[in-house]
Amino acid sequence: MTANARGLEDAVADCLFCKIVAGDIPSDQVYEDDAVVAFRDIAPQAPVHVLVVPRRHVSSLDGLRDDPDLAGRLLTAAAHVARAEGVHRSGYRVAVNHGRHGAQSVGHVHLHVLGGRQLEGELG
Ligand code: DGP
Repeated sequence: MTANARGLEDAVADCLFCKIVAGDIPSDQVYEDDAVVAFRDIAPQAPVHVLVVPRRHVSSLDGLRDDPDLAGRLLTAAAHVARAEGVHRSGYRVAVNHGRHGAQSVGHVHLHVLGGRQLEGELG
């Protein structure tokens, strides 16, 4: 096994969201397909706060540069989630935090889908 492959295996073994995708850690799942899983955030910042994650381990948005199909799948899944949660008419926000300055705290790329109340205008 290459060092790269070993590094990825270690990352997956330690990854919180990989464990949620695998069902090893329980979550309140609201959507799934062959590429994507979505579940409620454990510390919701709005009445609707769902995390949309790829099944395969990708540590951050930067890792999606070479996989536009998966990036698109994540975004369309977010739109499905918003509709299923009933916020597609009232409006919602999709956000991705990347890295330290972006305040990313879990190293498995995820889209936040937030809605159910008037969100504030400031993003940064
Ligand atoms: P971020 O800061 O963008 O990396 O967001 C990570 C989010 O993950 C944060 O809003 C809280 C959420 N989170 C952390 N641990 C868990 C967990 O064990 N279960 C669920 N459902 N969400 C979690």
